[in-house]
Amino acid sequence: MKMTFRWYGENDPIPLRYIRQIPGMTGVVTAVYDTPAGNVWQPASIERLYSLCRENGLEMEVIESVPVHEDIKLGAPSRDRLIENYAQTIRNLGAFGVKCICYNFMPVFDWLRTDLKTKAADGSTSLSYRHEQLAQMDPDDLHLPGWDESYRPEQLRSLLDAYKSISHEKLFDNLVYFLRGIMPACVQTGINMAIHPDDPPWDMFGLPRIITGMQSYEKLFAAVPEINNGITFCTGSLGAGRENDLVDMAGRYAKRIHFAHLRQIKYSGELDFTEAGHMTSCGDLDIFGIVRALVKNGFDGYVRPDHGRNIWDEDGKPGYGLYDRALGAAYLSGLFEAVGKEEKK
Ligand code: DNO
Repeated sequence: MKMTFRWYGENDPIPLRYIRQIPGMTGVVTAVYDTPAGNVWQPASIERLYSLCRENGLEMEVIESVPVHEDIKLGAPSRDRLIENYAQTIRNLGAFGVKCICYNFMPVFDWLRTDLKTKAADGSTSLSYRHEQLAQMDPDDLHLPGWDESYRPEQLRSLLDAYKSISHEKLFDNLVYFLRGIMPACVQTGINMAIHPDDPPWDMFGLPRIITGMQSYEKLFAAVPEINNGITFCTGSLGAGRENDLVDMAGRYAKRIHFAHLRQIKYSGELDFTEAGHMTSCGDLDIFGIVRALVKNGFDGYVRPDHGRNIWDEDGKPGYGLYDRALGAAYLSGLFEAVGKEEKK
């Protein structure tokens, strides 16, 4: 296991030297943010990030995300050229020692929350989701960190229209087509692809979502069996779907989990939840049980603490401040150490 920390590049208010000071931290998870989705990431942009990380004693082995162009998800005629560009980006990243790429296949929007500052009794704030508030939200005016918004807002309406003819099955076929197209580059460079689950794991604004739980994974691995076709096990995203048994899934897919996003949520309704501190006792997910299942079943991937609460009056990006994620990293490293040592006995 390697503990990592998401860093939004040079515009991230959190300096790399702070990240390095978190105990057990090996590297950052980052991305090139100056290149529109669909274009090849140029070696010069990758090298810039790579050098900054190395100067600060941190590795850059995980990328989150290389965005997938909407035409690939829609299966448009331009997709072969765009898939070739994606494969070239994979080769360019491989040349800088990247080992894992996190991506998602959610149409148009990435992760979604309905409130970014839900206040807890202790005064901290965190992100939350209330299903009935979603209907009142304007898709034209949503922004969250890490979203690829290069197409917005002009193309948004026509994109939403284009998806009207895309069923769940069609979207899944387009994912398989994409993965088959890039697998040779992954095998050649040794890079593992790690698809992020849909967050939350159900349809949004009438758009299909297909990576929602165990059935999706069974289909995905059957369609593209190469081990380079793996997953980002995001406990908060999958955990929002009450039907998902995360301890069971962590054990079952330990070898396919190339990247784990570990975080906690507390349910407040059938489809509603609020994000919480990482510890098992802070919410409804068995973080200890998940870590134990991963370790016992031979997980050997990257881990990062996921969304943190806003604490100690930090003015950070929603979910991506320093303090609570650093606490989360230290807690998770402690769990991995304890479970790992018990296992070796
Ligand atoms: C949210 C993140 C997602 C994730 C992408 C991966 O906090 O987990 O934005 O980075 O879905 O492509």
